[in-house]
Parts: sequence; C-alpha cells; structure tokens
Amino acid sequence: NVAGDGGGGQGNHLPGAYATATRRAFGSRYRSNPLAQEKTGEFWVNDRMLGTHTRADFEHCDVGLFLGKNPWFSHSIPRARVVLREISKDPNRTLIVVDPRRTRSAELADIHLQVLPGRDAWLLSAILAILIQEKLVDERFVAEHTTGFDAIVSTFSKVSVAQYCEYAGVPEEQVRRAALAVGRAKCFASFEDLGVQMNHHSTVCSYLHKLLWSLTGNIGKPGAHYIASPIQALADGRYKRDSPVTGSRIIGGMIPCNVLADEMLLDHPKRFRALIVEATNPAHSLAESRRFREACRSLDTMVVIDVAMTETAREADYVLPASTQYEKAEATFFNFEFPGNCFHLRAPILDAPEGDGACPLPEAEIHARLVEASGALDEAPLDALSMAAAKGLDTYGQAFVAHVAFNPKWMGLAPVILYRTLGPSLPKGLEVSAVLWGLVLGAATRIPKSLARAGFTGSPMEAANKLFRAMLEQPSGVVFAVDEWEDVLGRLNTADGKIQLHLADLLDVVKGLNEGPEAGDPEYPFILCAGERRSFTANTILRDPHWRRSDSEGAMRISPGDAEKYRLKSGDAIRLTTENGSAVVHVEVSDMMRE
Ligand SMILES: Nc1nc2c(c(=O)[nH]1)N[C@H]1C(S)=C(S)[C@@H](COP(=O)(O)OP(=O)(O)OC[C@H]3O[C@@H](n4cnc5c(=O)[nH]c(N)nc54)[C@H](O)[C@@H]3O)O[C@H]1N2
Ligand SMILES: Nc1nc2c(c(=O)[nH]1)N[C@H]1C(S)=C(S)[C@@H](COP(=O)(O)OP(=O)(O)OC[C@H]3O[C@@H](n4cnc5c(=O)[nH]c(N)nc54)[C@H](O)[C@@H]3O)O[C@H]1N2
Ligand SMILES: [Mo]
Repeated sequence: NVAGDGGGGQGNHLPGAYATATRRAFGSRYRSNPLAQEKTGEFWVNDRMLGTHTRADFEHCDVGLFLGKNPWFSHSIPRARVVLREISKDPNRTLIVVDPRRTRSAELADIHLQVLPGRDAWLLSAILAILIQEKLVDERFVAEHTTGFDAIVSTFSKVSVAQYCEYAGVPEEQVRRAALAVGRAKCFASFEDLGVQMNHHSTVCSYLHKLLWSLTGNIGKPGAHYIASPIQALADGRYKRDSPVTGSRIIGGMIPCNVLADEMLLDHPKRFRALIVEATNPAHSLAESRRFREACRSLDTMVVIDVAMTETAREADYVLPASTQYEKAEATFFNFEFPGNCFHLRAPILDAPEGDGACPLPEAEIHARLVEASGALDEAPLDALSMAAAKGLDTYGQAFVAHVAFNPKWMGLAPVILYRTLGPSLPKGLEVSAVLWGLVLGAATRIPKSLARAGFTGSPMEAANKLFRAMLEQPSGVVFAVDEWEDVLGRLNTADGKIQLHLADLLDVVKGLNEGPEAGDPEYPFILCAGERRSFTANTILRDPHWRRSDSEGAMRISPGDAEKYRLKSGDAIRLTTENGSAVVHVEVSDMMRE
C-alpha cells in the first residue's frame, strides 16, 4: 500500500492537482492531508445537513459570530481587519467572539463569550435552548427549508440554560444577550475554526453551529450564509470506507492524519509500505510527532517534495526539491467569494536557482518525471495532443475530448498529460498552469450559469477556453463566477433539497451533555492550547526566529490567578508536562488568559 500525504499548502494548490496523477501511476489508493485533522468533522456534518459547504457574508451582516477563531490574524474572510473594525465600530451591528482567550478579535467584540476551554458544546446548546425556549426561531424558514425540527425542539426545550452556562463558564446574562442578538438579527454571519475544530466535541460543535444559523433562517440572503461556486469543488464530506489498518472513517477521501502513524506502524498485512509527502510537514505539525517519525522509519520507501529540508524530509529516502512559490506560477483553490468570485494565477517573479543536476523544479515537472519513470505514460497519445496544442486551444480541446476525456486510463493521468502537451504552448513561466485548463473545463460543466454571468459564455468548451485565456492574460486575477442570492437555497444538495436538522447520532451526543463535563484528571489540571496564528507565521512553519517579533523564544501564557496559585512570574523557566511529553518553557503571565 502506497499512501500520499499533503498535496498543497495554503497558497500552493497546483501541485495537489498534479499529485493525483502520480498517485494513480503508482497505484496508491489512500491519501491524507491536514484538512483531515481539523475540517473533515465539519465536512461530514455539512454533507449530511446540506450536501454542500457554506460561507458567510460578514461584510453585510448585522450580527457576526466567530467561534474559536481569531480572524484578525488568521483572516479566511475577505478584508478581515477592515470588516472586523467596521462591525465593531457600528452601534447597530454586533460582533460576537467565542474564545477562552481575549484575542485581538475578542477585544473588538461587543460580546466576548469567554468560554472555558473545551466547553463550547454546552455554550452552543445553551444558545440554541434560548432560541427555542424564547421562540426566536424563524418558523417560516424552518417550515419551508428544513426537516427534522421536532427532534430539535424536544431536545433543546429540556435544556437547563442556567446549568449549561455554568458548565460553559460564561455568565447566563451574557449568553442570553448573545442568543437574543442572533435570534433578532436581520442577517447573521458565522465562522467556526480551530478553537472548536481541534477540541473536545469537535464534530458536535460543528453540528450545533450549523443549527444556529439554520434555525434562524440565515442562509440565502445578503449578510448571511451562502453556497459559493469555487473553481475546483472542495472535498465533499462523504463517508464511504474505512482506513485499511485502524478502520478509521475516511471522510471526503482523506484518512485522519493522526492515525497515519498507526496505518504505517501496526503489524497488519495492509499497512502502508511507502509514503509520498508533498508540501506538508507531518513530522512537525501532527500530534505525537515522535511516533510519526518512528512510523516513517518503518517504511520501505519515503519520498518528500518540499522547498525546505524539513523535519519530515530528514526522515525520507528521497527528497525532491521544489522551486518556491516565487519561482513558479501558483494559485489557491480556496475561492469562496460571493457574489463575485475571484481566481488569481500568480506569475513567477524570480528564477529558480540552478545547481549541478539537483536544481529545484516545479512540482508539475517532478510529477511528470515520476509518472514517466513509472511507465504509465508509455502508450499515451502525447504526440497527437502536442500537435493539436500547437494549433491553438480550440483544436487542443477537441483532441483532448477525442483521446483522453472518455478513456479512464488517460483521464487518471490527465494533469501530467496536460502539462506535457498543452504546457509547452503556454506563455513562458506559466507552463505549470496547464492542469488549470482541465479544472476550468470541469467548472464550465458544473457551474455554467455562474461563469456566463462573469462573461464566460458559450458551450462548456467555449466558456472554458475563454476563461483559461483570461486567467493567463490577467496577472491580477479574474472574476470567474458571479452568483445570485436567489440561487443559494437551490444549491442545497440533500435528497429533498432541505436542510436536515436531525442528525440522530450527533443529537444523541447533544442529549448526553446534560450529564455535565467529565471530571478531568487531577494530575493534569490545565488544558494546553498549542499554536496561534500570527501575522508572520504560516501554520507551523517558523524557519526564521525573527518572524516572532514579540516573543522570539516562545512562551507559555497563563492567567494571573493560576500563576499566583503556582507562584509563577513572567520569565520563569518551568517544566511543562503533558500526558505525552515534557519540555522546559518560559512563562508569560497574561490577563488575556482566563483561569
Ligand atoms: N500545535 C499545533 N499543531 C498544529 C496546528 C496548531 O495550531 N498547533 N495547526 C494545524 C493546522 S490547522 C494545519 S492546517 C496543519 C498544517 O500543517 P502542515 O501541512 O505540515 O503545514 P506547514 O507547516 O504549513 O507545512 C507546509 C510545508 O510546505 C512546504 N512548502 C511551502 N511552499 C511549498 C511549495 O511551493 N512546494 C512544496 N512542495 N512545498 C512547499 C513548507 O516548507 C512546509 O514544509 O498544522 C496543524 N498542526
Ligand atoms: N497569518 C496566518 N493566517 C492563517 C494561518 C497561518 O498560519 N498564519 N493558517 C491558516 C489555517 S491552516 C487555519 S486552519 C486558520 C486557523 O485560524 P484560527 O482558528 O483563527 O487559528 P488560531 O490562531 O489557532 O485560533 C484559534 C483560537 O481558538 C481559541 N481556542 C482555544 N481553545 C478554545 C476553546 O476551547 N473554545 C473556543 N471557542 N476557542 C478556543 C484560541 O484561543 C485561538 O484564539 O488560519 C489560517 N490563516
Ligand atoms: Mo489549518
């Protein structure tokens, strides 16, 4: 069994498209990536409730909620800082932030619900209970666009709001104020992120969060939630099969990252023997990194494709150096804007360094060489396609349909075939964007109306060719899709076209919350929250300590009250021990933290 991990970071998604061909050529059936340690819980909920994904229009909302998210630093919405400031300043708009820490975003909030770490499920349940008990539900919307409301009413009408607020550690009066704001909002926008998605009850919190805007009818109107038309459909949230060794659920085609080590290490006939890692650094970013390293050492072969000699690359048998995002054309497929949706093909601005046969290459070239070396392309119709490409996009399109589109064998290798045949006819430096042509053709079939409203009209092939040319010619990006608010509810992709409020398994967990939080282990009285997005960090990449301007050594923050109990002061070096590891850290006593 060969597995692939990664395939595109935050701003470099073109390699991910090429990697699919390599996985196909080498018969790899499994893959994983960091989405499967944070987002697949939400994806699974989305798939079952909505059959699709939503985003929200914070720019026009009158009430905005961030759940375990600090967008001042982590963005994820257009013009994050401007929008946060605008909501904050406007007396008629309300910003709600749910975070145990007084973050920069929380400082701007009208209501900061400073929940106890890991207790969001009680807080969200209390808010939902208030909405139900105080009749703040949008009954007309619920009747027209949802199913399963009765089960929701019977669950949340029984919840003791006072008790749940106590479990959550937030004053009841404040929770009621937040619930009223949400219930009475003309348009409500919300966003959940790591604070709940990498925490206790993560999937249940995603469910409770979706109920919040579903019950209040906040989808399909300006300032509320919408369903965007990305150029490349985001991973679906379907659960179809289990991983071969640990039997873990594979959601959206991705093995949960944190069982990858077991999938390699455990004594099992189907354990992974080879791993290709690209644009991700699991030996550093996953939980239990020591075990992941041990797992790497148990493999027959491991290949890493990266721009840096990372912690993961050091475990590999082969390190294939890639050129950086300044040295090759790149793009992100996180296009979720609405109503106008933008795609930006970034041209290279530097030449890649040359070396003695070991110069870095763009991933497209690396994958093309890997696939060629596997022999999978030996009989591919490359000459016919290359000749067609020389005659222009229209001729190429016809040849692609004739030779590749209906042949599953070639379709599986299409990214590399495109790169080798269409690539050479593209402007210098943009050869690696060849795979985009295939994706654009897919979009022209999937979302033709949105493309047409942006000016890309005609048959799918005509529209795709127009759009592809625009992408190559407009170095500052292209509005490729224009959507309409009236179309949003029609994009719900469930069997009856309605929002499914009742997910029985998750609602059972919600019912169990009335037993209160589990008693913690008194040996470990704290919750360690590791990792914080900053202006100058990119996930867990911190190659230059100067990027951390305020605390070059890093620090463990603790509240003044807790610090006093343990007689700690800022600057003290202490030993921090978790169930899994131990390290010496510096203390920073901070009133940003709650006890
Ligand atoms: N403690 C803690 N752990 C966390 C988190 C946390 O908050 N705290 N956050 C989690 C989250 S949300 C995520 S998404 C993951 C992210 O975890 P990773 O996916 O491991 O993310 P990065 O650290 O961004 O690693 C990206 C890798 O891509 C390489 N790279 C950059 N540009 C290119 C390129 O053009 N081509 C190639 N081939 N490689 C390139 C970089 O050198 C780097 O090694 O971490 C998770 N882990
Ligand atoms: N500048 C910059 N931007 C980025 C990234 C980057 O590396 N740098 N990474 C991108 C990626 S991959 C991701 S996933 C996003 C992540 O974006 P965010 O989720 O905003 O990232 P964090 O800074 O980890 O913020 C998580 C927040 O959750 C809070 N939290 C901790 N425990 C709890 C809890 O129990 N309940 C609640 N409600 N909150 C809690 C923390 O205090 C913290 O403020 O950012 C993206 N944007
Ligand atoms: Mo992430």
